[in-house]
Amino acid sequence: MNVLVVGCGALGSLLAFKMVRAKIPVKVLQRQGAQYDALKTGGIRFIDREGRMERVFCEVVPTLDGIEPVDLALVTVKAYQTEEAASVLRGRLSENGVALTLQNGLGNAEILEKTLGAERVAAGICTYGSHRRGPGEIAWGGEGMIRFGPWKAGVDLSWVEALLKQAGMETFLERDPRKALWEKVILNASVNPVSALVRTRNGVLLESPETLALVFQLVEEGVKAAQSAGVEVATEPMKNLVGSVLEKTANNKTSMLQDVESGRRTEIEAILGRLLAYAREKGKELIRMETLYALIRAVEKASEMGPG
Ligand code: KPL
Repeated sequence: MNVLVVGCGALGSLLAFKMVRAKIPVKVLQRQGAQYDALKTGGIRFIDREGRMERVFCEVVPTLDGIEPVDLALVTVKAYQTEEAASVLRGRLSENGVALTLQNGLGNAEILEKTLGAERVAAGICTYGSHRRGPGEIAWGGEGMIRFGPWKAGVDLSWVEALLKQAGMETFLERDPRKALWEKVILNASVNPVSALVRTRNGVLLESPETLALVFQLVEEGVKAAQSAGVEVATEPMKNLVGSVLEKTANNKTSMLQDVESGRRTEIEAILGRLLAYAREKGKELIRMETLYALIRAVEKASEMGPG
């Protein structure tokens, strides 16, 4: 089995690191630039929870030209880069190969499906915390798990489950991943924009009653968005899930905070944008999500315009 990690940001680096350590043949597809250079020369450097650094090396490629068919492609690029990832993977999967999206937001599996076909797509969520310290370096941000399943019902992905477990990740294979994707997007919609605006680590959101109340109100709005899409998500278990992820990833910076800090575009469209669209279609107003959406868009605009 050979694995390709598509996009080596915080999550992609963590997955590649764990796979290399478990001696699973893995390549990383990374566009040329500072991250590519750092991975090529210095490998993936992982700072564990005690602050110790461990380094692994794997093959880093800027394109898929000349590489053997891929059995498992782990798609971890930003949600707004999924179309590009899908076209790069076109014709590159092995006969029973699968592209597994573990990205944030809704709509990624649908984009992959259009190019690769539903039977070649799997979707899932990953709640392991990891943040980038700089090119080639990530830091532990908290324990988590992976829940995933086939996009087309009935496709056997037990071999993918076995690989992820071999890499040491707590993994749950589900018959249909859609509910898990909804739970994750509600989690991200409730936590990521708040953390990015307050500019704080996940654990701090638990400590102030005001921010925690806001996070839980956002969960309630997220559940309403899910209902608008015909998906049943129960509010109380969802709040418990958010509370426990915040606890486990207390030391982590959300991906949206990392994006804002680096002046990058965020995944606000694939997260809040999608939830708001579902709610609007049913005439529901999600006032807090509207507000946070506008604020994050303003942060993006300000960062495009530069200082002053
Ligand atoms: O998915 C995450 C993210 O930051 O995008 C969590 C699980 C909230 C970890 O920070």
